[in-house]
Amino acid sequence: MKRIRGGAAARSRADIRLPAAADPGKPVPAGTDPGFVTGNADFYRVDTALTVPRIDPGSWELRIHGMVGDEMRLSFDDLLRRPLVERVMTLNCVSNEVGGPYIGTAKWLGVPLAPLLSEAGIRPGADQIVARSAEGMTIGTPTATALDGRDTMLVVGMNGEPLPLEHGFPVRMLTPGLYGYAGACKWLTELELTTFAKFDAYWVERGWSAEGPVKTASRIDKPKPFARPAAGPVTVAGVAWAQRRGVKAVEISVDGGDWKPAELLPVPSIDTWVQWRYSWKATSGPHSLSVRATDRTGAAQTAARATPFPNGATGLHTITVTVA
Ligand SMILES: Nc1nc2c(c(=O)[nH]1)N[C@H]1C(S)=C(S)[C@@H](COP(=O)(O)O)O[C@H]1N2
Ligand SMILES: [Mo]
Repeated sequence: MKRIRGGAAARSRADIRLPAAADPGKPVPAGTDPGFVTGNADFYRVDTALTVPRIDPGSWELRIHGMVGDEMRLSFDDLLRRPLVERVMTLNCVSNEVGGPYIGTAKWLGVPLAPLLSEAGIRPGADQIVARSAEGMTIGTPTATALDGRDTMLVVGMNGEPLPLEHGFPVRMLTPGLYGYAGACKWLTELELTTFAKFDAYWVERGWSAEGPVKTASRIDKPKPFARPAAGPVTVAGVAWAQRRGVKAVEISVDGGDWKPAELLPVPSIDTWVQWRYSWKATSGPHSLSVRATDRTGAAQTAARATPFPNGATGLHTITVTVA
């Protein structure tokens, strides 16, 4: 695979005309607030790349190998000739602190991984897919998450554009329900079917959990911490997420008092965040506001504080404001 100079990579990205999705999925429903979909320029970026890999899509190749019946090699055009699906999905980073910014939602265009794997023929026992990237990252994903019906895909488009260079151009993986380090390899070049017993991916070697299911979490975006709103009705708003399970309820507690239900705005699927809002009758003085989400299995977010290491932060997002 050839690497090309920055300008040339940017030109070839601009030249790409992505086919329309054969399966466009559910659109973002009416009634969401602006910001439900994160713009590409605003989407968080987390990677170890010192310089953004610049890959020529014309010579890019994906190799699917390891514990498979038939090794496969696919060009970028081979991928684009397959039926594409489009899905709105939320991606977040395991290193996000409670209340942190490393989460975003986009409309992803890609090739479902399951049919590719069944063409390659997975050998019994291959419980891990190790994705390798152009710059040497390895990301291990449970094989089951590519086969259990979720929209695990090889992504070529983000919000109606070819994948931006920083987000993995020309092809990245995305696994709904898993943190990025466990399912979302950017600048993808290889998928190796292997086992968790045989191989530790990059972050797993550094002590992070081998499997990275997303924990239920929620965040207050409005008002901002230390804001000074006027007394009277104040809209408290934010997002909550529990990809694969979905969010059933979001509740707010003022000054550690009873949990009160927030209103949930509509979602396209269980694989996106949900926007919530709560009308607070603010009284003068300092107040704390806390948020907690409950997923559709009925499990409430734990208040117990845990650091992001080794498998994602827990604890409730709490902010302090002073009402004038
Ligand atoms: N090649 C490569 N892919 C990667 C990473 C990386 O460092 N290198 N970081 C992962 C992590 S930790 C996350 S959270 C997501 C972030 O994707 P984004 O930068 O497009 O938001 O990419 C994942 N894929
Ligand atoms: Mo991450």
